[in-house]
Amino acid sequence: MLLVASALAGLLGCAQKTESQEDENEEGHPLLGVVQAVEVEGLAMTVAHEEIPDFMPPMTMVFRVSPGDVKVFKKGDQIKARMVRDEDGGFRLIKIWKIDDEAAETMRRVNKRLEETVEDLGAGYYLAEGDAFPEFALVDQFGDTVTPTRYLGKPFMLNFIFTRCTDAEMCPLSTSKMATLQRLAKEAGLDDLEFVSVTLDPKFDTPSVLRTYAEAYGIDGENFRFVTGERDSVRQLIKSMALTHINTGDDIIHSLATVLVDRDRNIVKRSVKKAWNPIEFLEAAKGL
Ligand SMILES: [Cu+2]
Repeated sequence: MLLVASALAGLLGCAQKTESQEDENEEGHPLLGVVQAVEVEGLAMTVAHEEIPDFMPPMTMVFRVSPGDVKVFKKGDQIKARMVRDEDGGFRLIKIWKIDDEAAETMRRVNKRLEETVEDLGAGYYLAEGDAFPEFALVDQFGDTVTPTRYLGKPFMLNFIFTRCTDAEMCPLSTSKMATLQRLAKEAGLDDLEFVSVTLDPKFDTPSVLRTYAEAYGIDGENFRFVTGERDSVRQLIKSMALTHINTGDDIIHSLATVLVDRDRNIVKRSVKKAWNPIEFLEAAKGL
């Protein structure tokens, strides 16, 4: 565990406040419902929704959705979303999340431990090489819950990105390098090396947004999961790496961290540089 500038703890505190204020004036109406049908070609979803207070009684409606959403959601899924109007008056669902009580309970349990680990670490400290990487449970680009079991006894690469990042040198480059590393690892026969990218923007990066992003980079999702979830849980992981993370509303000012974790969950290699080298990580992974 190493100490970083204590000013960072203060910054994280600020970001937290801004985000909860944002929630109140979020776009559209909150919607709860059950998916009745998904039109993959038509990019639409039929949803039986509950009453939307002061706006609409319970009813079954067809909503426009994104190309990622028609892949992630299926008939019978319970969802929460925001309902907005398109310019032509059509109804659209955005920020769709699956409601799964059992998965939510698992995530609460695992991420409670994550929170305790990060609290024990103390403000201004971060997990360094040799430290154990904490267990976490989040949702991936397929809408599935990723639990610690998935990485049991397996080495993994983990970094942080967000899909709206416009700084070519930051997230876009990092994702390209992770994709390269995934390909090189496969060629090198490192069959059980897993890849995880944690979003810095869980509010915007829903499972389907992450799915579309991963596909745009030609990433094979089999052993490469982009994860999102409750903002508090994601924030704990960000804190464990002492990343700069300032949400300005339109953008996120952030730093990077890339780690390689071994089969015993210990961090064996860590870089906080933009110019982290995938070949160096590949070589380190070969020794695990
Ligand atoms: Cu970025």
